[in-house]
Amino acid sequence: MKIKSSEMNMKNYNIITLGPIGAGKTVFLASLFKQLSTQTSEGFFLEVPDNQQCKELNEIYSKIDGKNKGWPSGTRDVTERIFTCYVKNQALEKFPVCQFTYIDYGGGLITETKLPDQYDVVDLEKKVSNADAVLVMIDGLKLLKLMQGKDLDNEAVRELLLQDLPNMMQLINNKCNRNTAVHFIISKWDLLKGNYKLSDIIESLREKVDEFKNVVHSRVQAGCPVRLIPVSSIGMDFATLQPDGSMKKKPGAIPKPFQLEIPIAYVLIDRVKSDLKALKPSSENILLLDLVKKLKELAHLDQEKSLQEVKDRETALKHLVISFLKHLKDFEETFPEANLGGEVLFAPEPIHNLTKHEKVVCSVGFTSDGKTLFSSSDDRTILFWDVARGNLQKKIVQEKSSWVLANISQDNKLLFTASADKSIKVWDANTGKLLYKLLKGLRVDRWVCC
Ligand SMILES: Nc1nc2c(ncn2[C@@H]2O[C@H](COP(=O)(O)OP(=O)(O)O)[C@@H](O)[C@H]2O)c(=O)[nH]1
Ligand SMILES: [Mg+2]
Repeated sequence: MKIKSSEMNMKNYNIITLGPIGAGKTVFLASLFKQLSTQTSEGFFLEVPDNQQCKELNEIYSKIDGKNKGWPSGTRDVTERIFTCYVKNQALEKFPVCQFTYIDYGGGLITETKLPDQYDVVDLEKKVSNADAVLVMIDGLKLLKLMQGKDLDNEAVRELLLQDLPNMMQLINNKCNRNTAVHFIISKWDLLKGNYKLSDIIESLREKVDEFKNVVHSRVQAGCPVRLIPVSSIGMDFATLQPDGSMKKKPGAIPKPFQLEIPIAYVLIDRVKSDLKALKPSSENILLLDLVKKLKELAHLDQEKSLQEVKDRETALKHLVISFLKHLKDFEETFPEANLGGEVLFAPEPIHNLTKHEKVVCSVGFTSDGKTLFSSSDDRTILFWDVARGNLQKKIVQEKSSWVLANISQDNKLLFTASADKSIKVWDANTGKLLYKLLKGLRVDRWVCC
């Protein structure tokens, strides 16, 4: 394949998608290409430099959109496609930013025990080892059956729990190092959305598939990001599930892909971050280091302004990072549970920042209705806060002590404090009046009434 000279030396990201037959890999790729190959107001787009590949992808997509009834036929070959990601500025100058090599391991290669001759398992293992990112596609239709409570008597559930996931996890476990970003993708989210919560699905997978639980655990322990990303290649209102498991397109509907760009955006940002940890600085990485350090600030930057500033490859890359971060921020806000325990890009912003204590805060608690928060501190005070508004309601002062710890009775009427002056006190939580104290040296049953 010929690659234009302007595209040489461009950072390339190898992405490999694993998934059993019918999981949705081909439809995902063709829809992703369609969605990202048309330039939007965001200023970036994908191009397939190889004309033949470009034609094939368009042909596959033409079988997805609503004009005909069928779907792309299942393929069992290994396809490797190169996408170049460009940013075009307002003067219509086009800058290549990076390249994605996307490998679709078609069919049941991973899950079939008896493979046809043309499949080379060693080659697959090598490709997985060399990948920058592995997308593990979990078939949303099989998950639907699992969430509906079907057990191992159901063929789809049996395949999911006993073949697809264990076999893919084995490959990940054996062949991916800590620098390989591994993302779990739930395909066909349109079938699950509204009926099942992502957190319940994750819980169910952890509980039912030990191999999944163990791979997630060991990668999180190693500090790798692990995420479960729901996507739909066709969107929420394009096709309906038939009793035989096929999908029937709704007449006149058009596909509205959902979150297909999220895995790709994570690939870029995660890879950049792990390259930097491995200290392989190239000039491009130094620029990226600077960008990644400022992730949080960048996500707040004005995308339109950064597009106006695009004048070379560096500013184009900055614009792409800003654009991807915006998508990832929205995603993390909508699906905070998608992060399975690894590093988060955007730590949640506090709703309120309660900052009235003058010294170290020693304890915090809530009243049983959750409406009031109380905090105790080294400054001898216990403060009560209105949770909804975040403002201070009242203050109790421990006269003679330094630090103080506080707790509240179940009926929220009594506040107990333990403090550095060796006393335990009971307060009226409503009025702040001291009711009893257990004095130094007295036995527990000898309370002094105040
Ligand atoms: N509901 C729904 N069905 C999908 C989606 N993507 C794919 N499908 C269905 O799943 C079938 C298999 O998808 P395909 O991409 O060929 O699977 P592959 O074998 O992993 O490449 C398609 O023919 C569609 O009927 C999706 O996002 N939502
Ligand atoms: Mg396929």
